[in-house]
Amino acid sequence: MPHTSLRVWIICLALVAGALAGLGSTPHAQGRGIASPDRQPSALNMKQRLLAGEVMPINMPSEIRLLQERRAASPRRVYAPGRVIVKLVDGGTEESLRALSARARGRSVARSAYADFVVVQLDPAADVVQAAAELAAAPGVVYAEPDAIRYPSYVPNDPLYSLQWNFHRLGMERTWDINRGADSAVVVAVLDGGVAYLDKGNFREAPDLVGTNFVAPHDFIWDDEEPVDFGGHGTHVTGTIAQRTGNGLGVAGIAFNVSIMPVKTIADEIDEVLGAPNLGTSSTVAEAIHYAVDHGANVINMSFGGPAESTVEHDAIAYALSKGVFLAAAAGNSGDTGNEPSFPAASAWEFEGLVAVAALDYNFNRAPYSNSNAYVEVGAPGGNLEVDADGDGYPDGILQETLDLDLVSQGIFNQFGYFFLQGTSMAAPHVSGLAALLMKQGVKSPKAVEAIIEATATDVGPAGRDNDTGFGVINPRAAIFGMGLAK
Ligand SMILES: [Ca+2]
Ligand SMILES: [Ca+2]
Ligand SMILES: [Ca+2]
Repeated sequence: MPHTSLRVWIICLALVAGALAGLGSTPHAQGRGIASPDRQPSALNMKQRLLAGEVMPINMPSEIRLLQERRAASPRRVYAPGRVIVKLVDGGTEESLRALSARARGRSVARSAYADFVVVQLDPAADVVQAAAELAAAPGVVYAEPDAIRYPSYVPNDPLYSLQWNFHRLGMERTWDINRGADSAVVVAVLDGGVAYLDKGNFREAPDLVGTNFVAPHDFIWDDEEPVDFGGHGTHVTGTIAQRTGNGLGVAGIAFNVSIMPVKTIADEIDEVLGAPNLGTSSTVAEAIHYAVDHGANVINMSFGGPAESTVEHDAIAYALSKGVFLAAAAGNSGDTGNEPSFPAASAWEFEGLVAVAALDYNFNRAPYSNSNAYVEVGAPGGNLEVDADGDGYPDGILQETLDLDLVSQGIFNQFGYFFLQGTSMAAPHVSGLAALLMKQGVKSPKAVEAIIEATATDVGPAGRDNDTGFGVINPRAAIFGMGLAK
């Protein structure tokens, strides 16, 4: 079994917002690290060279090489470089701190604002074990020790499921009693920045997606059939829908037995830096919708958006609905920054079968960033990294497995971790997953799927429909209970 990083990382909204900004936005070409890759004359583009294993991170610029060397030399550091913790008898008067610094030849000595110790910062190359021993022997020192790095522990079935408050709050266990994650005849197209579904060259399938059935992959950014993920957004979104569940690894997904159609539709900054021929735009969205419909998708997830309305996109949505395909769209992440409408979600009120999804926090209130508009139809958990309302010690993001987000900007696309993200991007796949369960129950019409999801939503906030949460928070068990063929 491949070894997977089980660190739990926290990142801010910026990444999600950055991915969302790809649609119709100006290219952000200052992607760090891979701006000037080793480009030899080649008939292959950078992505193909990466897929072929022709270009490895070691061939990339110096900071990527440096990172690789560090990782190879020091897979897991025990102590923070140059840092020694000291507790002083007097708590650290100015005089004792000066004496301490002189003795240690420290670059700085800083008192903790939260607890009774000081941190001595030495040269990063210093032997911190030896330095701590020397400082411990000094007058007025209670103890001194190197500053040890802590990594979250991991106890192995879906052991991190306990951190998926979103699924607990939605009653997914009682839902899975009725419908165990749909089946592979239901196809959910993930129109996003790609999915880590393929083992090839510099890319690897996400360990907690191994066993998921992938169909008809396509990449509209690079114009090929291998929509691998360079950014981590699409893999995280896919995880909420179809993370392998009950496999003893990592986390769970809502509709974990569906087939996923990875369709790369939006561009990450890295795609642009590597020379991708297309940005994610309304034209790629329209193409992707048509492609998904024509290749057997039942549900389309769209965790992206942009402020400009698009006719080509609008027409593609109408086409999908005419072919019996349901769509979910992220309502937008500008709720606290101007609340500008985000398309295609902003068209959802026009279409029965396209649902605009707002992001809710643990208490089912609108997350601060989530758009509040007349087009919002339902809410689903999207997380709020500013709070820890469930008290589990982690900010309340949505946890799924994805690419190691610290490494993707260094050109490394085959390392994975479990990341808390927030955004309406994270909320929409809850609705896509629920739609897939309803399809499995025999509810085939996208119009009926939307009607059921809205009619069974739990009203939250002001009574009745409101702009923050639409008809309320989705209620998966109520939605599928008594519906269709399956018990
Ligand atoms: Ca799992
Ligand atoms: Ca609608
Ligand atoms: Ca929490």
